[in-house]
Order: sequence, then structure tokens, then C-alpha cells
Amino acid sequence: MRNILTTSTEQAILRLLKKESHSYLSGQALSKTFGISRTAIWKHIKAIKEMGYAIEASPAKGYRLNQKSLPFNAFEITSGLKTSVIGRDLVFYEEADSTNDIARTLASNGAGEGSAVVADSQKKGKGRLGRRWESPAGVNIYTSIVLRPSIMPVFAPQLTLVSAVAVAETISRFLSNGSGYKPEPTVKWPNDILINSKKTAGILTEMNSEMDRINFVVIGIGVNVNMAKKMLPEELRLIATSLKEEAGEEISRIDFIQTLYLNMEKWYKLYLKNGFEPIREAWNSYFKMAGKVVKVQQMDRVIEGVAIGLDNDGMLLLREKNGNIARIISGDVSI
Ligand code: BT5
Repeated sequence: MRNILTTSTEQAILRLLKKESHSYLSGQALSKTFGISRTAIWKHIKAIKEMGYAIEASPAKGYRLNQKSLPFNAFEITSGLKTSVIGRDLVFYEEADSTNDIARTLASNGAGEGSAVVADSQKKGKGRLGRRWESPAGVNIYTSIVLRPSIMPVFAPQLTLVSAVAVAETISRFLSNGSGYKPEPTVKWPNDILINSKKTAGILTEMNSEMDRINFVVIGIGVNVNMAKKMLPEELRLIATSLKEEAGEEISRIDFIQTLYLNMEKWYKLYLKNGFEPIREAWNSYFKMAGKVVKVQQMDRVIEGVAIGLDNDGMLLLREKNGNIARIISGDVSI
């Protein structure tokens, strides 16, 4: 499958087919509109079909696009995008090793604030600490966004929490489209979004900085949208899930990622303008582990205590048995 629309004529034909998708467009009418032969039109249609668009062709009536099964590609993602910064510059891969690695290379070569990388699948999707992120094709979102905030490097972990709020809000919006049963997403410190206590999305924040200045941050976001659990390795099937598994409905990945970018932009701008406090409040509203006894696994030790919530800087607060309040800077939380 080809991945970009190579000519502007193809883009223009596609736009027209979308606009007129309620009826057929004849080869003759298209040929007249674009001032090219019917054979040339046919060749462009063939190329558009090869990009994954479902176009019915009837010798008598002409061409008609099926709007219900649009392919996931850069053209579709950017066409209806309402952001002003995030995703305006976007590269799309059918298969990537890791979108975070690509975004880092682009950022090192000067890619601007909001530049985004999307892949339909990843061969070497990354989690934190060298862990693997399962990234099967055709079902999920794998995207990385370049940010260049003027904040001190020590505050960069707050961007994971900014992103977690944007992801949770997006998931919530898509879960509520269904009828009746509506689960709510929750967040787990620092980088997980869960539905019914199972991991549905993860965030990987990587940074390139000097001592007192950030060069760039790459926010990698993986969301299990339409994935069936059986696409995951056996050991993850009890602890991971997808929106479709929990809500029962197939979700448009194009709508989802456009909303995700819009929410990302909204929370990121608010963070730059008003600081961490609004993020802390929003994050805490998705945090349902408060009051529960949790364990935090760190490199060299385990801390146990009652989860309280985020402090002013984005660290997790725990009340230990001896009454001591522990501020957690890093680690993996489990109940
Ligand atoms: C994360 O790490 O949760 C960060 C995941 C970030 C993935 C995105 S996709 C786009 C971008 N490009 C990349 O290469 N990465 C980012 P961590 O907290 O370390 O969690 C990793 C653990 O989650 C694994 O060890 C598994 O237990 C589990 N896991 C792996 N794949 C999963 C999946 N698809 N869904 C749910 N859980 C998964």
C-alpha cells in the first residue's frame, strides 16, 4: 500500500470524491473538471485505491468513494485537524521501528514544536527502561510529538502528566459515545491510562537537554484503540485492554488522533501559561488509587504506603505505615 498522495491532482480528486460521496462521479465529468483524459483519471483513481481507499467503479455511472472505511494515513489525519501547532507537521509510516526514535532524529535536525510522527505499526515499540510496547498493525495509535518548552529540565516529567490528562480526556470522550454502559478511564502514576484497572495507554517521555535548558522533548503515546486482546502476548491479556474491548464499539482512529492532538494542545498551552496547578487538579480527578495501599517498585527498593495524590511538582505522595510522607520521584506503582 502506498502511503502518501503523490500528486496534487490525486488529492484534488480525492477531495471531490469525498464531497460527492453520496452519488457517483462520472469519468467524463472528472476528466472535464481536471482537464485531463479519462484514462489519466482512471490511473489516478487506481493510485488512490492502492492507498487503501474503497472506491466503487461502475462503467455506466462512474466512481464513488465509501466514506465509512477511510484508510489511516497522513492525508486523513491532517485533513480535519483543528489544532494550530500539534500535528500540523506530520509524517506517517505504515511500519516504523519506534516513532519516538524517528521523532528524536527529526527534532535533532530541527523539527519544530508540535511536529508529529505516526505509525500504523511498530517493530520495536518502546516502553520505559528498555521495556517493549506491543504495537500490532491496523488497530491502535502510536504517535510521538516534538515539544520545545522553555522550562527547566527538572520539570520535564510534568509533561508526562500533561499528556496523561490529554489521553484520559480523549479516551473518556470516545468511551462515552456508546449506549448505556460507560467505563471511565483512570490514571496510574506516572504514565499509564487504565480502563477497568487494565492498561490501555502508555506514555514515554524522552528529553534532550543541557544542564539548564531543554533542547526538545519527545512525547510518545501508545493507545490501544480497536485491538483485540488476543493480539497481545498471553502474559499481557489479563493486565492490558483496548477501548473496543471495554466499550464494545469500533472507534475511528482518525477521529481519535485528531481529538487527542487537540486535547494535547489545549493542556500543553494551559500548562505553559498557568503552570502545573491546573494539570495537578485534572490529573488527580482521574486518579482513583487515592486512599489505597500501593507498592512502588524502584531500582533498588520497594516503598509501601497509602496513595495520596500528586504534590505541587508532580511527584506521587504516599503515607507510609510510620506516618512519614514519601515523595516518589520514579518507579512502578502497583496495588
Ligand atoms: C509505557 O512504558 O507505558 C510507555 C509506552 C509508550 C509507547 C509509545 S507508542 C509510540 C511511541 N513510540 C515508542 O516506541 N513508544 C511510544 P512502561 O510504563 O514501561 O510500560 C511497558 C509495559 O507495558 C510492558 O512491559 C508491558 O507489561 C506493558 N505493555 C506492553 N505493550 C502493551 C500494550 N500494547 N498495551 C498495554 N500494555 C502493554
